[in-house]
Amino acid sequence: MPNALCNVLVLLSGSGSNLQALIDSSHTEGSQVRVCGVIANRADAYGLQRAEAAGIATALLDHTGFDGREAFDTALMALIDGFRPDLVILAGFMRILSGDFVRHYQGRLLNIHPSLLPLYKGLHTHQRALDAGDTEHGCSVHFVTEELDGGPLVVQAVIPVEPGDTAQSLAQRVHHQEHQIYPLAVRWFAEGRLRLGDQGALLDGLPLPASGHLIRL
Ligand code: NHR
Ligand code: GAR
Repeated sequence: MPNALCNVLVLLSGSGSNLQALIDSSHTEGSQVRVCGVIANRADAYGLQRAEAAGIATALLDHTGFDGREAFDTALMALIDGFRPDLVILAGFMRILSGDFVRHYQGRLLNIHPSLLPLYKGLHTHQRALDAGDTEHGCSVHFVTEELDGGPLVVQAVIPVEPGDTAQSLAQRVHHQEHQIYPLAVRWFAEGRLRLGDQGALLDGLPLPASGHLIRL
């Protein structure tokens, strides 16, 4: 999409600091990113207020009102498609998505995960990195596939684990990196530089390494 706006729909469940970073980055001169809508599955998600404050359309789809994952995912797809997004991103979205959902958005669905994937898929990543005695930790942006947290990597930020770190202190430093690498990956996509090929993620037509583009602090 050279020189065209890329409409990005954000799915979230919580605070939305990654949404905020994306909104802020979309306001920089020359940005081709436009956040066209925000959908939350929880009424108390603070990300909804951030969106409203920025004049972005919001919707709430409470998963507890649905009889099973498939029914929720079907309604969610219909809601998303009403926004006609070019890209859908998970930004602290805490519901596992069905194969049908993931296939529907194949190649235009990204997630940010708070670990150096393939390490620590799933939840409680900071505590698990500490418990393992890791000297490095970080976060990853990846294309979403059916395999939970297993899709092709786009970019990773690596930070050192410091003596005395707690899950909270690590989370704080990892968050700061998330706010750098997620807008970067979205910008690449919006500029038409990033896409999902048959063998993995491509940047400027060239295969990215299995780790994605590495940023080491
Ligand atoms: N769906 C698919 N198919 N593939 C992925 O890679 C996905 C996904 C949905 C969400 C985000 C993911 C993360 O980055 C994500 C990636 C939620 C859970 C989870 O266990 C796990 C991973 C992720 C998000 N959710 C519980 C569930 O039963 C609910 C937990 C809660 O509500 O607090 O869905 O980590
Ligand atoms: C982020 O750390 C993100 O990586 C993580 O939730 C946080 C959301 O923060 N995602 C997951 O754990 C997905 N299971 P935010 O709401 O402030 O952007």
